[in-house]
Amino acid sequence: MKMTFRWYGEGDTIPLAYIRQIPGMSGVVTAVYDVPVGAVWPIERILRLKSLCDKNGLAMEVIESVPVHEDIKLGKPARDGYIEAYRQNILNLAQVGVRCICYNFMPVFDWLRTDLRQENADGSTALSYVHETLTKLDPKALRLPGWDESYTQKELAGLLDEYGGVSREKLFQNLVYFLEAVMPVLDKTGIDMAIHPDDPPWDMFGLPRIITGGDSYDRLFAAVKNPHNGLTFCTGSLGAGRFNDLPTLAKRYASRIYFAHIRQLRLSGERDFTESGHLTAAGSLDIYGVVKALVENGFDGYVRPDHGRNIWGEDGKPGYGLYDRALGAAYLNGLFEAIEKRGV
Ligand code: DNO
Repeated sequence: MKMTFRWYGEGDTIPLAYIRQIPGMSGVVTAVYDVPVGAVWPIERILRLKSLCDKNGLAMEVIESVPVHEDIKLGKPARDGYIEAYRQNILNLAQVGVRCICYNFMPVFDWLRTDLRQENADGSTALSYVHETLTKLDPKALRLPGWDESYTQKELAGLLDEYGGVSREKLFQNLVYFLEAVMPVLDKTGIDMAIHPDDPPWDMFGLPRIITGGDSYDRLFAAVKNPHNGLTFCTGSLGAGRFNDLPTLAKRYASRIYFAHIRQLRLSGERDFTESGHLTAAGSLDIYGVVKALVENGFDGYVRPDHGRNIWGEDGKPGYGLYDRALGAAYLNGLFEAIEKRGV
């Protein structure tokens, strides 16, 4: 296992000099953030990130994300040009030692929450989701402070209309088309692609979501058998679906999990949840069971603590402050060490 930390590049308020001080931190997970989706990342920008990581003794082996252009997800004629750019990005990233690329195939929106600063009894704040509140929002006017906003209001409205004709089946076929097209470049470079599950794992505003649990994975691996077609196992995204048994999934897919995002949720209603500290005891997900299943089934990939709470007065980017994620990393390091050494 290699413990990593998400770092939002030079715009991040958390310096690499702090990240390197977290015990057991091997590297960061980052991306070039200010290039439009679908474009080739200038090589000098990649090299700049790499040299900053080198200077701080941190590896840069995982990219999260190289985003997939909507035309690829929609299956529009322009997709081939965007796929070519994606292939070029893979080739360029391979040159600086990248081993794994995290991406998602969610239409229009990435992760969705209804509150980014829900206050907990202990005074910390965390992201939360109430399904009924979400269904009342107007997707065309969606604006959440601090949330990953990829589109202007106008683009958003146009895109939502375009998805009107795209079924889950069509979206899945478009994913397969994309993956088939990038596999040769992955074979050549040895890079693994790791798809992030949909967060939360159900359709949103009538938009199809297709990476939601075990059935999706079986289908995905049956369609694209190449081992470079792999997973980002995100406990929080999958775990929001009560239908997902995380230790069982971790066990079943361990050999295809190249990257694990580990975080905790407190489930409330059928589809409602609040994010919490990483400990198993802090929420509804069996974090210990997941780590145990990963270790016992030969997982040897990258791990990162995922969304933390805002604690100790920190006013961090929602989900991405320093303190609680550092605590999460320390806890996860302890779990991995204990489980790994048990067999020694
Ligand atoms: C949220 C993240 C996601 C993730 C992308 C991967 O905090 O886990 O935004 O980076 O879905 O493509």
